[in-house]
Amino acid sequence: MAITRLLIANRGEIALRIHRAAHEMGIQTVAVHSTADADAMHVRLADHAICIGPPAAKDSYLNVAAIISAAEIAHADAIHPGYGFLSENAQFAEIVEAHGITWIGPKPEHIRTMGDKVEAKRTAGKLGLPLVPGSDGAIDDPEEARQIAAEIGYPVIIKAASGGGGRGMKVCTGPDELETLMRQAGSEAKAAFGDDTVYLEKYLGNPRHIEFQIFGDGNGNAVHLGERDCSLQRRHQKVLEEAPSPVINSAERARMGGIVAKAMADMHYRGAGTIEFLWEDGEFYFIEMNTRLQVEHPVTEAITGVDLVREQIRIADGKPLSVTQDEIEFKGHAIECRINAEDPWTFAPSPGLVTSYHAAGGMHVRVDSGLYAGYRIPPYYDSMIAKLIVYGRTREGCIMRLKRALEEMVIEGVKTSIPLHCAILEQPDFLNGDYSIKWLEEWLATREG
Ligand code: MV4
Repeated sequence: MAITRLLIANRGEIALRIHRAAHEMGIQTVAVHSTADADAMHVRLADHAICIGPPAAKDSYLNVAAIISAAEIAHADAIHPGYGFLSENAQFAEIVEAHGITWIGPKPEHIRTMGDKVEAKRTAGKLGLPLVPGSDGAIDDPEEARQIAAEIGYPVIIKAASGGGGRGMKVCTGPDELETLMRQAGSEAKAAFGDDTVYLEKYLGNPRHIEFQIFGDGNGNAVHLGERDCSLQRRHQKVLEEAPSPVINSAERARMGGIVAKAMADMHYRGAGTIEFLWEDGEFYFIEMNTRLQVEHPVTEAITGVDLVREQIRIADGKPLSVTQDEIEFKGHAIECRINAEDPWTFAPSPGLVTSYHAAGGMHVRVDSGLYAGYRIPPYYDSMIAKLIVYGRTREGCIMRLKRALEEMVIEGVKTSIPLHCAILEQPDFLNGDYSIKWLEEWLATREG
């Protein structure tokens, strides 16, 4: 074991984040990049850089053969997939391991199980996590669906087993539309994921999205690092995340966190994971599990002091968890603003040349970004170009500091979502912590009209 050279199978701010953690551990890094990313910050900083293909992700960041070849050529002994791209591809994880390379991620079988939402729900239920009432597994008979829907009550939601990220979902308000919507959901899922399996759930009308961060050592030990509230989103894209959730107190955190950690210990989960819940009227309902590091992990780092990427690398290297549950303390409040290169109100992408750049700074202000003045944001990838993470002793203090930090940020040459964040921070509902997953889209609609 003992990782000495880590290949970063990703790009952008997360590639830089992984490089930083590795170098702080004395581990060399190998950047693999597309031709469009030759001038990326993490490519300059990495010890070795290998171009693996043209801009299109399918030819570069999703090109398994090219990435494995690069690992062999550079003598990398570990691969970190970041988020997105190949991070939740169980087959890629298996191929990495088959080449004798350390996979910095969960066991492939667990990636596969959680990738199938029906299997994930069944597993979560067996492990004692509270579920949204619904069909017990996949459903294809409309008559059976009508029976289940009648029992749980309308509205119900039809979801694709291979879905996630909200794709292929249909809300159904009564028995007359059920069969048609099931067919639609099935054929949309077939087109998008090659699998028409669907399942049924009670539709929650106004929930919050609250997720728990967990870590397992793969041998039956696991801890939770509290929750993040990710309810502020538009079209299934998170905009701003915070920890702790404004609606969860420490007793509830300890109770639910305990249930989640016990479940992960029992399944012998390895590495970082996120258990997603919908939360409504004081109750948690499991919806999905993400078997990867998440974009919003820094807010958890800010309130716990645990370096999540370092922890991932340690666990992959066969080391025990660096903290016990008793040692994990939740202190203060953190908020992350995702800064995208896009129009703040139309959300139209705005790639191009960054003519000037200055990152906010000062106490408790963190900017995760590979930006620099003169960098050209390529048009081929996700529009997120920076994350601003701010910590404060209280939520109010955190928000005041976040406003100050947003004022300091300078990104010129492209449009960014900074004005959107500034506007959100003026809204009474946000200041009161009074928002659900619908709030942002509803507020944006009223602003226009
Ligand atoms: C739901 C729901 C309401 N009721 N399930 C969307 C993405 C996928 N991860 C699950 N999603 C939802 N599932 C039931 N039974 C509402 C959503 C949902 C949502 C969830 C989390 C964050 C943002 C969302 C936006 C719209 C719908």
